[in-house]
Amino acid sequence: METLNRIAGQGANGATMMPIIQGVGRAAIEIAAVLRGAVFRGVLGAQGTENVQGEQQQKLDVLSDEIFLDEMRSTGHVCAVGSEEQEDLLVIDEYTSADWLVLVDPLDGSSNLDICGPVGTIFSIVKRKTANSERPIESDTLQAGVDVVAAGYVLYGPSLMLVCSVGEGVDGFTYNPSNARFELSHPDIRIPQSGGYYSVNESNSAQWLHGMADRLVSVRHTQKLGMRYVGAMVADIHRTLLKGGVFLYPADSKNETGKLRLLYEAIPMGYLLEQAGGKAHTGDMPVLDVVPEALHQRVPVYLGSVAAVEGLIS
Ligand code: P6P
Repeated sequence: METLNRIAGQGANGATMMPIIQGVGRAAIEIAAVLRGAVFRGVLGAQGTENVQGEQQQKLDVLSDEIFLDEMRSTGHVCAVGSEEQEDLLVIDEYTSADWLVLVDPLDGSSNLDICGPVGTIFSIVKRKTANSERPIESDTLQAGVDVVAAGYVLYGPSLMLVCSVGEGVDGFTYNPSNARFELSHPDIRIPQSGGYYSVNESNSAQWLHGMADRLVSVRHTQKLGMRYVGAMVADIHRTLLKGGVFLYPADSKNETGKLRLLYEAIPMGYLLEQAGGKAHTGDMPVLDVVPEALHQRVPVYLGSVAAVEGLIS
């Protein structure tokens, strides 16, 4: 079975991206082990602190963030990390001259932890804009999705999966405990262009803007979509990628710029969807065209099969 080494042979950036994605794989294995034993180690539940988003941090949010940063440091190729759990850019002092920055939501959907639901890690990799002789700065991360070099997610579910792209299509790798490594299980994933599910927190529909509720009723009937919603973006996107349909988090009167974060949720997931033949849109423009202005900026998202997304945004 092919391993993550497959990435090295993919396009102009595969060989350079592979060691960083292998670092993501190591972090995933460590985080998965922590999640499995969490209830016995008393690390479920709230940390008692808020993150920059004003959200209650789970103890495992903080632990996962630390594990991920350590593994990025150990690659020797990452100069800084922008994390959902950290207000400012985290510069890796030992490697300030390295070429790459990683954006990460270390434990996405952590509200699912207490109910033993799926959670994930979402990441993207960009090349620094500042000179290697300088110290990396936040503006190094503020790059549109069209300039992202690699992106992916880890899904902590019944299986441990790493799904990623370096711009040459999307591959899914599943952790094989017998060999203690990720092995290729879903080569060249292509999103189905019809059928599947719509995936949204419909309890917000009365607050959606721009007549989105009516448009969704029409699209789900004409395109015969079922409905599934896990409440963890990685699980909802993974199902959308494999089964087709659309995941959406519209702007609403509470969150007029949407809830999901551009740099470490919308852009990496939009990059993967487009690499798999799907479409990623904010309702105003393609997700990958949005030029970020701040590390924790939010956007509305419509991610999925071309027909389903276009049915909602046009
Ligand atoms: P809601 C998890 O908090 C998250 O950031 C995504 O993983 C998920 O898609 C979304 O928020 C869920 O939000 O408002 O439905 O709980």
